Amino acid sequence: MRSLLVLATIGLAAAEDGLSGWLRYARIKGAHGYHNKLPSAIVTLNATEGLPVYTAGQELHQGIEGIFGKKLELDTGRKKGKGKGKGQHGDTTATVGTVAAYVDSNPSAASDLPELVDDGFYLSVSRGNVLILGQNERGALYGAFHYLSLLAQGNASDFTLTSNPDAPIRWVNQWDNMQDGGTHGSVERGYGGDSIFFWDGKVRDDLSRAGQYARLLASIGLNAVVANNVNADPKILSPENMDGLARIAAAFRPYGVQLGVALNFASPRDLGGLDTFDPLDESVIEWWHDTTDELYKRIPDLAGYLVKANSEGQPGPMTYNRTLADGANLFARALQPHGGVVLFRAFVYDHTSLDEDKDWKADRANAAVDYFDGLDDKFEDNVVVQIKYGPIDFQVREPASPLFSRLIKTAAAIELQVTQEYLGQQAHLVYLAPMWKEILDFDFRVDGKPSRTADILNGKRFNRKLGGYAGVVNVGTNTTWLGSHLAMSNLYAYGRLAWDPSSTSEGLLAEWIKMTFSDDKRVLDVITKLSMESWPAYENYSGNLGIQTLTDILLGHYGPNPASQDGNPWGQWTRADADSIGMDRTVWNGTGFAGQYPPEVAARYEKIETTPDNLLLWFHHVPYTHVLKSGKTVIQHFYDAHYEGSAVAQTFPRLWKTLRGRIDDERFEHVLFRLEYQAGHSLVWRDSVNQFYFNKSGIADEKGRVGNHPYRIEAEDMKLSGYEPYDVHPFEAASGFRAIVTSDNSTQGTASVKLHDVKTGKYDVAVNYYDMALGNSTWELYIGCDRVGKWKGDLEYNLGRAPSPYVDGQTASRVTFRGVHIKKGSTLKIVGTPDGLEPAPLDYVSILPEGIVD
Ligand code: GCV
Repeated sequence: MRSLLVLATIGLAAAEDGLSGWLRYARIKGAHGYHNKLPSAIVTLNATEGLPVYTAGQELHQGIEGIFGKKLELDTGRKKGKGKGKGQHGDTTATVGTVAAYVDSNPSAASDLPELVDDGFYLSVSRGNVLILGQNERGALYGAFHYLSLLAQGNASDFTLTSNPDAPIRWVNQWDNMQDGGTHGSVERGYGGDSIFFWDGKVRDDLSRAGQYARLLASIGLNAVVANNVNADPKILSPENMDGLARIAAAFRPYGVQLGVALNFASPRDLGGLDTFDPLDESVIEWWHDTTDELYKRIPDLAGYLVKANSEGQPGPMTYNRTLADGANLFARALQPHGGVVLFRAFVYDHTSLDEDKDWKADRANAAVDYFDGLDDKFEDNVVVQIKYGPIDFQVREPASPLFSRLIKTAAAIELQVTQEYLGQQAHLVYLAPMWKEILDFDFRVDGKPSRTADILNGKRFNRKLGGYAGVVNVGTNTTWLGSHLAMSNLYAYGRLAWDPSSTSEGLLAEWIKMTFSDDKRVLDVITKLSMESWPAYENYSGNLGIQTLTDILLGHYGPNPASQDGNPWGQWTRADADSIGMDRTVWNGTGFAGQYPPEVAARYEKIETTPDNLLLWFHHVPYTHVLKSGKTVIQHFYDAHYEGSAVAQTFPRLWKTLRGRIDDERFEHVLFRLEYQAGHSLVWRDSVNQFYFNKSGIADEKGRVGNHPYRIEAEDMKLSGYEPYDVHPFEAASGFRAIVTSDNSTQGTASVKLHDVKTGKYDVAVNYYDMALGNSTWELYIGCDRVGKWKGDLEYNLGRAPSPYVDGQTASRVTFRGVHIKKGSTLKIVGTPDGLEPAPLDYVSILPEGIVD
């Protein structure tokens, strides 16, 4: 008991499951010393239970007690505000409320207060007196969270701050299905467990996680959540489900988070029983108006709608030869009487008819601008076009979508993806803020004037009222929310950037680390280093020079499979052949995509000489021997980058281990497990991609590494009993193109080899195997008679990444046993026990002298 108390007092090492995210309110060092800088009481102005000002009072109370161990008096009954921060409660007070409530009781204070826009707040801290005023209730809560965030980071100094959001739309999109199963399970592209909102076709009875989610989102300034998938089930609008949505909205309301609903365009037909869903048909119009009225009866503060139309098989207005504007306006008009907005996605393309062999000029990247061409002045005022950051689909690097620069009259929101669909699915650490910042800071030079994406989104550049941000987050029931503790920095950064895109990636990270883990300098340094190196490393080992993430685009979007990009109508092409690679998107000879940008930018991308190396293959088709600005050839850059990126990933677990004891064991082990996995999988990426392009181009690696692995023993070259060789598809996903699998699903297999060429000594022994989602095979590694280790093929339960039933780059995994003593001539043996349909597949073993990884 005593030790528990000690742990609680010093705020160290108690097991944590991540549920509170960065809102842990953990006790900080020297907490008692801050007490005289803190208020003694909290006064909330005109607080109503269940609304944000009331919540703000509760959070301040809970937060200050947690962070400093100081219990404040909480007065929630106050109808009117008192003087600037001073209450009747002894010496100091934290007063929180709306500007209107405050001015109501202090009319003379009005002239001292700054201008606030919707959701903005004013915060003043002066010798323990704190005044937190929101332009609206939500703003007051944001102010309280901001104050608590500073306190949690050990900052209780006096200051005043006026903070207004950069843009009004700061939404979250969840791609939650109402039903588990199907191609994507409970949350499409979600890697953190089942939906917190839906189960079995209905809204869950227990929505406590929805409330906790709203709390996290409000603390970073996010103001709405679309809870259901954009691939929407029409049944979301059944009366029973509308009632369920109202319960979700009620769970959000105390945090000022509004609910939005994703719609299926064909609902009037598929749910309403009409024989059409033509957006210009009177019965359809009436159906949407009635349905919208019904929704608002239940949810008066509904934020609005989100619509994916005519994309990837979803119905839309073009089914009836109507324009996208006709489609968007249908919803906009139904929403207008209620003050709602419609976010209409620009992710519109035809995935069935593009053919790269027949048409050199075919290009999916052109689709958004082409489809929205001529519609700029056709949208209702409450339509916001939601545009993915790049023209294809959340790749590791894309140029900013040119559509941002083409919609002048129509409001726009950028769609960012917090869930790491193409970026390692939370099984790889990839901190995304630096990538988002590049897009937000990109200058389109519309009419030759500064035109940064962020200034287009906030409405300043084209003088628009609406606009902003939509983040595809996809949290799930896992207590880590996203499936990985470190991935939560992306959610944090997303919200904070939507509020203030001028924030720096490092600055946001530091805030998040201090609140999530601790302000220990070592913890701060290590997590900052890992995170800041993670996107460049991932880009290096997954797809560089703008070629996109070379993942399996036909299956899980996770492991390497460069060939899957081409030869299909999905249009994520690389056009790699034996001599050359890249998409020619020039106007003079290619798909014309470069010409979709304003002239200055178009001219830059039109020419190889002025295109940055990191987007070269996005815009140009060049020989593998083309020399980059760096002086390297394209192919050598590929080889080097894949080696460099995976080498950086090898440092991650080593660095993380230096934090043992500085972070609670539960989170420490959880993260370590993922970083070890990532280090192994980065090698799978490196070798697959390098092997693939070596095979295609026939050009050797100048440094002699590709295809040359002196420390490896291929499983297919070992003595096999109960195991047999297996040709892996795609070939490059196996070292030497082959693996071994047990001869049947019920008998053990053994692969053994005498280590004649290995000198007696200590080695790291790495084993590459495939962990399919078809069973939990077991492998045992022996050196002589000693069992070095045993492991199970259960990653599908331990990592949230998409499960796969294949022996391929997605399931390829590595386990490493360190410091193994090996005697020259001893026998290395692996015994594989299949389980279910998983035949204990093995690729190779590496016997690695100290300091070498291969
Ligand atoms: C919700 C990509 C994803 C799909 C997603 C789609 C979209 O294609 O792989 O899962 O569908 O984008 O953004 O609509």
